[in-house]
Amino acid sequence: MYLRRIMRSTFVVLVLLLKMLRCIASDAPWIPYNGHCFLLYRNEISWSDAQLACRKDGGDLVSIRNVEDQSFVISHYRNFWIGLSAPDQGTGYVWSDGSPVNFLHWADGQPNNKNNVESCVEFIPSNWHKTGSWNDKQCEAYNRFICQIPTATWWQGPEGG
Ligand SMILES: [Ca+2]
Repeated sequence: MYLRRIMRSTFVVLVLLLKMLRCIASDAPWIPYNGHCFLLYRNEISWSDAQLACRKDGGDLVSIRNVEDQSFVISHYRNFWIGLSAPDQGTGYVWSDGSPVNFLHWADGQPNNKNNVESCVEFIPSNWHKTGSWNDKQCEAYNRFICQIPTATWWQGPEGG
């Protein structure tokens, strides 16, 4: 029993290590930036399916926490889901990974909650001084999406963070 528990813990650690290594493996499309690995998925699915896909990868939908994150994701030049949503209109917007919401980059006139059905947020690669902007959209709409996985501190090195 004890041995089995050790083997299971070792397996979990190995899987986690592999997930982190995937970010820095040269043949993997994950991009390390600012303490996270990022991956753009080109298939178009609903917001909650995108969240599920990212969590299956051990990460979450991308959080845009500051202007550096915003200028990083602009390079992907297509609309995509980000991790921001308002699951409860009373509470307002929250990031899927629990990051505090203290940076916002809405497009002009957004969020407008059109027809009272828009509570998920997409990134639009235009407007707002060419750094892209955000729009609230119906969660069931289809979009590409970006996942992020936090990288381990040992990988960040002296220049990370
Ligand atoms: Ca809108």
